[in-house]
Amino acid sequence: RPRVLSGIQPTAGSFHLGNYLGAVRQWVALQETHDAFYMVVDLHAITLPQDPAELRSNTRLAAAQLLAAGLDPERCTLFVQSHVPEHAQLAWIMNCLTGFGEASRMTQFKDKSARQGTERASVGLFTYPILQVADILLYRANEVPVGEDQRQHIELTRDLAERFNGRFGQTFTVPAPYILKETAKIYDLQDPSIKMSKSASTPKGLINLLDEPRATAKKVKSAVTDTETVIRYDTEHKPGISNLLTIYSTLTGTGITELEQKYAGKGYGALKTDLAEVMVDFVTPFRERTQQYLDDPETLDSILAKGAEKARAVAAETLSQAYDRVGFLPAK
Ligand code: AQP
Repeated sequence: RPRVLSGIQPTAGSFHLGNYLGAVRQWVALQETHDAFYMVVDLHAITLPQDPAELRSNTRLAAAQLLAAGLDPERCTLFVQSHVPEHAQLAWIMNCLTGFGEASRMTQFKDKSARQGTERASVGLFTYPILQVADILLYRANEVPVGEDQRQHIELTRDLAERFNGRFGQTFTVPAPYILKETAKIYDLQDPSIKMSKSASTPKGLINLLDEPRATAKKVKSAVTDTETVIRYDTEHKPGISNLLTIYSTLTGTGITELEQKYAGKGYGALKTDLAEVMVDFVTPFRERTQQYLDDPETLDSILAKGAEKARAVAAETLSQAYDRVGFLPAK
Protein backbone atom coordinates (compact mmCIF):
# COMPACT_ATOMS: atom_id res chain seq x y z
CA ARG A 1 0.00 0.00 0.00
CA PRO A 2 1.28 3.47 -0.78
CA ARG A 3 1.74 5.65 2.25
CA VAL A 4 0.16 9.02 3.06
CA LEU A 5 0.95 11.46 5.82
CA SER A 6 -0.67 14.71 6.86
CA GLY A 7 -1.20 16.91 9.89
CA ILE A 8 -3.44 19.55 11.33
CA GLN A 9 -2.75 22.26 13.88
CA PRO A 10 -4.54 22.13 17.21
CA THR A 11 -4.49 25.89 17.64
CA ALA A 12 -7.94 27.05 16.68
CA GLY A 13 -10.03 24.79 18.90
CA SER A 14 -12.69 23.96 16.33
CA PHE A 15 -11.74 22.81 12.85
CA HIS A 16 -13.21 25.01 10.16
CA LEU A 17 -14.98 23.94 7.01
CA GLY A 18 -11.85 24.61 4.89
CA ASN A 19 -9.80 22.23 7.04
CA TYR A 20 -12.45 19.57 6.71
CA LEU A 21 -13.24 19.83 3.00
CA GLY A 22 -9.68 20.64 1.93
CA ALA A 23 -7.91 17.99 3.98
CA VAL A 24 -9.58 15.88 6.67
CA ARG A 25 -12.29 14.53 4.39
CA GLN A 26 -9.59 13.11 2.08
CA TRP A 27 -7.76 11.64 5.07
CA VAL A 28 -10.84 9.63 5.95
CA ALA A 29 -11.15 8.27 2.41
CA LEU A 30 -7.43 7.49 2.07
CA GLN A 31 -7.27 5.33 5.20
CA GLU A 32 -9.16 2.70 3.15
CA THR A 33 -6.61 2.52 0.36
CA HIS A 34 -3.34 3.73 1.87
CA ASP A 35 -1.05 3.12 4.79
CA ALA A 36 -2.11 6.34 6.49
CA PHE A 37 -0.33 8.44 9.14
CA TYR A 38 -2.14 11.49 10.51
CA MET A 39 -1.02 13.74 13.30
CA VAL A 40 -1.99 16.69 15.41
CA VAL A 41 0.93 19.06 14.86
CA ASP A 42 1.48 20.67 18.23
CA LEU A 43 5.11 21.53 17.41
CA HIS A 44 3.81 23.65 14.56
CA ALA A 45 1.26 25.25 16.86
CA ILE A 46 3.91 26.93 19.02
CA THR A 47 5.30 28.88 16.07
CA LEU A 48 2.74 31.40 17.33
CA PRO A 49 2.35 32.08 21.08
CA GLN A 50 0.09 29.54 22.83
CA ASP A 51 -1.35 29.29 26.29
CA PRO A 52 0.00 25.95 27.65
CA ALA A 53 -3.25 24.72 29.20
CA GLU A 54 -5.18 25.65 26.06
CA LEU A 55 -2.66 23.98 23.81
CA ARG A 56 -3.00 20.75 25.77
CA SER A 57 -6.79 20.76 25.69
CA ASN A 58 -6.87 21.83 22.03
CA THR A 59 -4.58 18.93 21.15
CA ARG A 60 -7.07 16.47 22.62
CA LEU A 61 -9.88 18.39 20.97
CA ALA A 62 -8.19 18.12 17.56
CA ALA A 63 -7.76 14.36 17.99
CA ALA A 64 -11.41 14.03 19.06
CA GLN A 65 -12.52 15.93 15.95
CA LEU A 66 -10.41 13.74 13.69
CA LEU A 67 -12.05 10.65 15.15
CA ALA A 68 -15.47 12.29 14.90
CA ALA A 69 -14.78 13.06 11.24
CA GLY A 70 -14.26 9.35 10.62
CA LEU A 71 -10.63 8.45 11.22
CA ASP A 72 -10.48 4.94 12.54
CA PRO A 73 -7.45 4.02 14.67
CA GLU A 74 -7.72 0.46 13.32
CA ARG A 75 -7.29 1.76 9.79
CA CYS A 76 -4.78 4.56 10.25
CA THR A 77 -2.08 5.73 12.63
CA LEU A 78 -3.25 8.78 14.56
CA PHE A 79 -0.76 10.50 16.83
CA VAL A 80 0.48 13.74 18.33
CA GLN A 81 3.60 15.19 16.73
CA SER A 82 5.45 15.98 19.98
CA HIS A 83 5.09 12.32 21.06
CA VAL A 84 7.56 11.43 18.32
CA PRO A 85 10.79 13.35 19.02
CA GLU A 86 12.30 12.30 15.68
CA HIS A 87 10.34 15.11 13.98
CA ALA A 88 12.41 17.79 15.68
CA GLN A 89 15.59 15.79 15.19
CA LEU A 90 15.22 15.35 11.45
CA ALA A 91 14.06 18.95 11.14
CA TRP A 92 17.50 20.09 12.33
CA ILE A 93 19.23 18.21 9.53
CA MET A 94 16.74 19.63 7.02
CA ASN A 95 17.30 23.15 8.38
CA CYS A 96 20.97 22.73 7.60
CA LEU A 97 20.22 21.71 4.00
CA THR A 98 17.87 24.62 3.28
CA GLY A 99 19.05 27.92 1.89
CA PHE A 100 18.03 31.05 3.76
CA GLY A 101 16.75 32.55 0.52
CA GLU A 102 14.85 29.39 -0.27
CA ALA A 103 13.06 29.49 3.10
CA SER A 104 12.39 33.21 2.67
CA ARG A 105 10.33 32.51 -0.44
CA MET A 106 7.64 30.58 1.46
CA THR A 107 4.46 32.60 0.99
CA GLN A 108 2.78 31.25 4.13
CA PHE A 109 5.62 32.70 6.19
CA LYS A 110 5.34 36.02 4.41
CA ASP A 111 1.58 36.17 5.06
CA LYS A 112 1.71 35.01 8.67
CA SER A 113 4.73 37.11 9.65
CA ALA A 114 3.23 40.18 8.00
CA ARG A 115 0.13 39.72 10.16
CA GLN A 116 2.27 39.51 13.29
CA GLY A 117 4.81 42.13 12.37
CA THR A 118 7.98 40.70 10.80
CA GLU A 119 10.21 41.74 13.71
CA ARG A 120 8.05 39.90 16.20
CA ALA A 121 7.55 36.72 14.18
CA SER A 122 9.49 33.80 15.65
CA VAL A 123 12.33 31.98 13.94
CA GLY A 124 10.15 28.90 14.47
CA LEU A 125 7.53 30.39 12.18
CA PHE A 126 10.26 30.97 9.60
CA THR A 127 11.51 27.38 9.70
CA TYR A 128 8.12 25.74 10.12
CA PRO A 129 7.95 24.57 6.49
CA ILE A 130 11.23 22.74 7.13
CA LEU A 131 9.74 20.95 10.13
CA GLN A 132 6.95 19.98 7.78
CA VAL A 133 9.55 18.57 5.38
CA ALA A 134 10.86 16.40 8.22
CA ASP A 135 7.31 15.33 9.15
CA ILE A 136 6.74 13.98 5.66
CA LEU A 137 10.15 12.48 4.94
CA LEU A 138 10.34 10.58 8.24
CA TYR A 139 7.46 8.37 7.07
CA ARG A 140 8.65 8.08 3.47
CA ALA A 141 5.17 9.18 2.46
CA ASN A 142 4.27 8.82 -1.21
CA GLU A 143 1.46 11.36 -1.06
CA VAL A 144 0.47 14.23 1.19
CA PRO A 145 -3.24 15.12 1.29
CA VAL A 146 -3.51 18.87 1.94
CA GLY A 147 -5.23 22.04 0.74
CA GLU A 148 -3.80 24.27 -2.00
CA ASP A 149 -2.13 26.59 0.54
CA GLN A 150 0.34 23.80 1.35
CA ARG A 151 1.48 23.09 -2.21
CA GLN A 152 4.62 25.20 -1.93
CA HIS A 153 5.68 23.32 1.21
CA ILE A 154 5.32 19.98 -0.56
CA GLU A 155 7.48 21.36 -3.37
CA LEU A 156 10.11 22.28 -0.79
CA THR A 157 9.85 18.75 0.63
CA ARG A 158 10.48 17.29 -2.80
CA ASP A 159 13.49 19.55 -3.35
CA LEU A 160 15.02 18.68 0.01
CA ALA A 161 14.41 14.94 -0.39
CA GLU A 162 16.19 15.06 -3.74
CA ARG A 163 18.98 17.21 -2.32
CA PHE A 164 19.56 14.85 0.60
CA ASN A 165 19.40 11.77 -1.64
CA GLY A 166 21.79 13.37 -4.13
CA ARG A 167 24.30 14.33 -1.48
CA PHE A 168 24.15 11.35 0.87
CA GLY A 169 22.63 8.50 -1.15
CA GLN A 170 19.06 7.32 -1.68
CA THR A 171 17.31 7.72 1.68
CA PHE A 172 13.99 9.50 1.31
CA THR A 173 10.91 8.99 -0.84
CA VAL A 174 10.08 12.06 -2.93
CA PRO A 175 6.42 12.74 -2.08
CA ALA A 176 3.65 14.12 -4.29
CA PRO A 177 0.92 16.50 -3.17
CA TYR A 178 -2.56 15.00 -3.05
CA ILE A 179 -4.78 18.01 -3.65
CA LEU A 180 -8.32 17.57 -4.94
CA LYS A 181 -9.11 20.31 -7.44
CA GLU A 182 -12.71 20.84 -6.34
CA THR A 183 -11.98 21.39 -2.67
CA ALA A 184 -8.36 22.59 -2.78
CA LYS A 185 -9.42 26.01 -1.58
CA ILE A 186 -12.62 26.79 0.30
CA TYR A 187 -13.28 30.51 0.43
CA ASP A 188 -14.37 32.90 3.15
CA LEU A 189 -18.16 33.30 3.11
CA GLN A 190 -17.95 37.07 3.47
CA ASP A 191 -15.01 37.60 1.11
CA PRO A 192 -14.84 34.86 -1.51
CA SER A 193 -11.56 36.23 -2.84
CA ILE A 194 -9.65 34.94 0.21
CA LYS A 195 -9.40 31.42 1.61
CA MET A 196 -11.43 30.52 4.65
CA SER A 197 -8.88 30.66 7.45
CA LYS A 198 -8.86 30.88 11.21
CA SER A 199 -6.55 33.86 11.24
CA ALA A 200 -7.61 35.91 8.21
CA SER A 201 -11.37 35.32 8.09
CA THR A 202 -13.91 37.48 9.87
CA PRO A 203 -16.12 35.48 12.27
CA LYS A 204 -19.03 35.67 9.82
CA GLY A 205 -16.92 34.36 6.96
CA LEU A 206 -15.56 31.37 8.88
CA ILE A 207 -17.56 28.20 9.53
CA ASN A 208 -16.29 26.51 12.67
CA LEU A 209 -17.58 22.96 12.77
CA LEU A 210 -18.13 23.04 16.53
CA ASP A 211 -20.19 26.23 16.56
CA GLU A 212 -23.88 26.18 17.40
CA PRO A 213 -25.57 24.70 14.30
CA ARG A 214 -28.01 27.63 14.24
CA ALA A 215 -25.15 30.12 14.11
CA THR A 216 -23.67 28.16 11.21
CA ALA A 217 -26.99 28.21 9.36
CA LYS A 218 -27.12 31.96 9.82
CA LYS A 219 -23.64 32.42 8.38
CA VAL A 220 -24.57 30.40 5.30
CA LYS A 221 -27.69 32.48 4.81
CA SER A 222 -25.76 35.72 4.99
CA ALA A 223 -22.93 34.60 2.68
CA VAL A 224 -21.82 37.24 0.18
CA THR A 225 -22.83 36.42 -3.40
CA ASP A 226 -23.25 38.81 -6.34
CA THR A 227 -25.83 41.10 -7.89
CA GLU A 228 -27.09 38.60 -10.47
CA THR A 229 -29.73 36.00 -9.67
CA VAL A 230 -28.59 33.00 -11.70
CA ILE A 231 -27.06 30.02 -9.91
CA ARG A 232 -24.09 29.02 -12.02
CA TYR A 233 -20.60 27.68 -11.23
CA ASP A 234 -18.20 30.36 -12.45
CA THR A 235 -15.29 30.97 -10.12
CA GLU A 236 -14.13 34.07 -11.95
CA HIS A 237 -17.37 36.01 -12.13
CA LYS A 238 -19.36 34.36 -9.35
CA PRO A 239 -16.87 33.32 -6.65
CA GLY A 240 -19.41 33.45 -3.80
CA ILE A 241 -22.01 31.25 -5.50
CA SER A 242 -19.30 28.91 -6.81
CA ASN A 243 -17.96 28.46 -3.27
CA LEU A 244 -21.45 27.64 -1.97
CA LEU A 245 -21.97 25.17 -4.82
CA THR A 246 -18.64 23.48 -4.04
CA ILE A 247 -19.55 23.12 -0.37
CA TYR A 248 -23.05 21.88 -1.17
CA SER A 249 -21.81 19.44 -3.79
CA THR A 250 -19.08 17.95 -1.60
CA LEU A 251 -21.21 17.55 1.51
CA THR A 252 -24.08 15.89 -0.36
CA GLY A 253 -22.26 14.06 -3.15
CA THR A 254 -24.44 15.84 -5.75
CA GLY A 255 -22.68 17.00 -8.93
CA ILE A 256 -22.37 20.74 -9.54
CA THR A 257 -24.26 20.50 -12.86
CA GLU A 258 -27.07 18.68 -11.12
CA LEU A 259 -27.23 21.45 -8.54
CA GLU A 260 -27.29 24.12 -11.26
CA GLN A 261 -30.25 22.32 -12.81
CA LYS A 262 -32.00 21.88 -9.49
CA TYR A 263 -31.80 25.61 -8.80
CA ALA A 264 -32.50 26.84 -12.33
CA GLY A 265 -35.00 29.68 -12.06
CA LYS A 266 -34.74 29.78 -8.27
CA GLY A 267 -33.15 32.56 -6.28
CA TYR A 268 -30.04 32.62 -4.12
CA GLY A 269 -32.27 32.46 -1.06
CA ALA A 270 -33.46 28.94 -1.95
CA LEU A 271 -29.89 27.71 -2.42
CA LYS A 272 -28.75 29.22 0.85
CA THR A 273 -31.71 27.87 2.83
CA ASP A 274 -31.08 24.34 1.55
CA LEU A 275 -27.33 24.56 2.08
CA ALA A 276 -27.90 25.86 5.61
CA GLU A 277 -29.91 22.70 6.28
CA VAL A 278 -27.20 20.49 4.75
CA MET A 279 -24.64 22.18 7.00
CA VAL A 280 -26.77 21.72 10.12
CA ASP A 281 -27.22 18.03 9.27
CA PHE A 282 -23.48 17.71 8.91
CA VAL A 283 -22.28 19.61 11.98
CA THR A 284 -24.86 18.35 14.47
CA PRO A 285 -23.65 14.71 14.61
CA PHE A 286 -20.05 15.88 14.22
CA ARG A 287 -20.37 17.96 17.38
CA GLU A 288 -21.98 15.09 19.25
CA ARG A 289 -19.34 12.58 18.26
CA THR A 290 -16.54 15.00 19.18
CA GLN A 291 -18.09 15.47 22.60
CA GLN A 292 -18.32 11.70 23.11
CA TYR A 293 -14.58 11.32 22.51
CA LEU A 294 -13.84 14.26 24.82
CA ASP A 295 -15.96 12.71 27.54
CA ASP A 296 -13.68 9.69 27.57
CA PRO A 297 -10.15 11.12 27.72
CA GLU A 298 -8.63 7.80 28.78
CA THR A 299 -9.71 6.10 25.58
CA LEU A 300 -8.60 9.10 23.57
CA ASP A 301 -5.17 9.15 25.21
CA SER A 302 -4.74 5.44 24.72
CA ILE A 303 -5.54 5.76 20.99
CA LEU A 304 -2.91 8.49 20.78
CA ALA A 305 -0.38 6.44 22.75
CA LYS A 306 -0.77 3.46 20.43
CA GLY A 307 -0.55 5.77 17.43
CA ALA A 308 2.66 7.33 18.72
CA GLU A 309 4.19 3.91 19.26
CA LYS A 310 3.44 2.86 15.68
CA ALA A 311 4.61 6.18 14.28
CA ARG A 312 7.80 6.10 16.30
CA ALA A 313 8.80 2.70 15.03
CA VAL A 314 8.78 4.06 11.47
CA ALA A 315 10.26 7.46 12.31
CA ALA A 316 13.12 6.08 14.41
CA GLU A 317 14.26 3.80 11.63
CA THR A 318 14.30 6.57 9.05
CA LEU A 319 16.06 8.97 11.41
CA SER A 320 18.76 6.48 12.28
CA GLN A 321 19.44 5.94 8.59
CA ALA A 322 19.58 9.70 8.01
CA TYR A 323 21.96 10.18 10.99
CA ASP A 324 24.21 7.49 9.60
CA ARG A 325 24.22 8.98 6.09
CA VAL A 326 25.02 12.45 7.40
CA GLY A 327 28.01 11.05 9.26
CA PHE A 328 27.00 11.26 12.91
CA LEU A 329 29.02 8.90 15.08
CA PRO A 330 26.71 6.21 16.46
CA ALA A 331 26.16 6.42 20.21
CA LYS A 332 27.47 3.28 21.93
N1 AQP B 1 -9.73 27.34 3.15
C1 AQP B 1 -9.18 26.14 2.98
N2 AQP B 1 -9.51 25.38 1.92
C2 AQP B 1 -8.97 24.15 1.74
N3 AQP B 1 -8.08 23.61 2.60
C3 AQP B 1 -7.73 24.33 3.68
N4 AQP B 1 -6.89 24.08 4.72
C4 AQP B 1 -6.89 25.14 5.55
N5 AQP B 1 -7.71 26.10 5.09
C5 AQP B 1 -8.25 25.62 3.93
C6 AQP B 1 -6.14 22.83 4.88
O1 AQP B 1 -6.39 22.34 6.18
C7 AQP B 1 -5.26 21.55 6.59
C8 AQP B 1 -4.88 21.90 8.01
O2 AQP B 1 -4.33 23.19 8.00
P1 AQP B 1 -3.64 23.86 9.21
O3 AQP B 1 -3.16 22.88 10.18
O4 AQP B 1 -2.72 24.91 8.66
O5 AQP B 1 -4.89 24.48 9.85
P2 AQP B 1 -5.16 25.91 10.16
O6 AQP B 1 -3.89 26.51 10.66
O7 AQP B 1 -6.36 25.88 11.01
O8 AQP B 1 -5.52 26.48 8.72
P3 AQP B 1 -5.78 27.96 8.44
O9 AQP B 1 -7.09 28.37 8.88
O10 AQP B 1 -5.44 28.16 7.00
O11 AQP B 1 -4.72 28.67 9.36
P4 AQP B 1 -4.05 30.03 9.17
O12 AQP B 1 -5.14 31.05 9.23
O13 AQP B 1 -3.14 30.09 10.35
O14 AQP B 1 -3.36 30.00 7.86
C9 AQP B 1 -4.15 21.83 5.59
O15 AQP B 1 -3.99 20.73 4.72
C10 AQP B 1 -4.65 23.03 4.84
O16 AQP B 1 -4.18 23.05 3.51
